[in-house]
Amino acid sequence: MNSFREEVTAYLGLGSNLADPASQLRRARAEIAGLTGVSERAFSSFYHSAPMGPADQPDYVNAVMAVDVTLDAHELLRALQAIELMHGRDRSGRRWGARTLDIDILLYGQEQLHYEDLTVPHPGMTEREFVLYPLAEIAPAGLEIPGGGRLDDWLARCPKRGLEVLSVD
Ligand code: A4P
Ligand code: MG
Repeated sequence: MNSFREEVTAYLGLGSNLADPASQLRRARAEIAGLTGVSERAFSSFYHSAPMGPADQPDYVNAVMAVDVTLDAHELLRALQAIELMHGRDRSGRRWGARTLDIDILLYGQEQLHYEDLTVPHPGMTEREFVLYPLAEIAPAGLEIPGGGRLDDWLARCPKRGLEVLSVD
């Protein structure tokens, strides 16, 4: 890691619909904040959301976390995938199927990245209510999605599909 790298603000989307989702997210938050080169800037409410993809799976709990990082985007991805694995994440299931913990890099500063294993901004984020509403809760007013317009404009067009703030301790 280059210790002289500038700090970048990244936004992470967290989701779970297995094995006590709220506690999966609570643990993940602490684990992410504890990573070397990562510090927590903000964390949204927990949201209860209907599954996108196969309907025969439990509802999700979703949240968005803002972090200041000195890791590059791939270092961050690898660290987050290691956390997913610690939560027993099994990648063998069907696409968009149930999962104990999914952490997506939604935004990495103002960068647009197109690698085989990493696309940022996260594809589809602008159509997902379980990303846009929690993101808007913690993002600065007028946030631009790099290459993709303003967050507020996407939000205004995005139905809530039953999305609700979850009251958890
Ligand atoms: N990858 C590429 N770009 C990124 C990025 N920006 N952040 C690659 C994280 N990973 C990224 O991911 C597959 C591969 O994407 C990784 O190996 C990484 O190199 P994965 O987590 O193994 O698989 P996945 O999450 O099942 O696939 P996918 O297509 O990314 O699914 P999504 O988009 O994450 O959607 N419904 C509700 N209500 N709430 C949810 O959170 N989540 C999903 C999964 C489906 N339905 C949902 C929710
Ligand atoms: Mg994912």
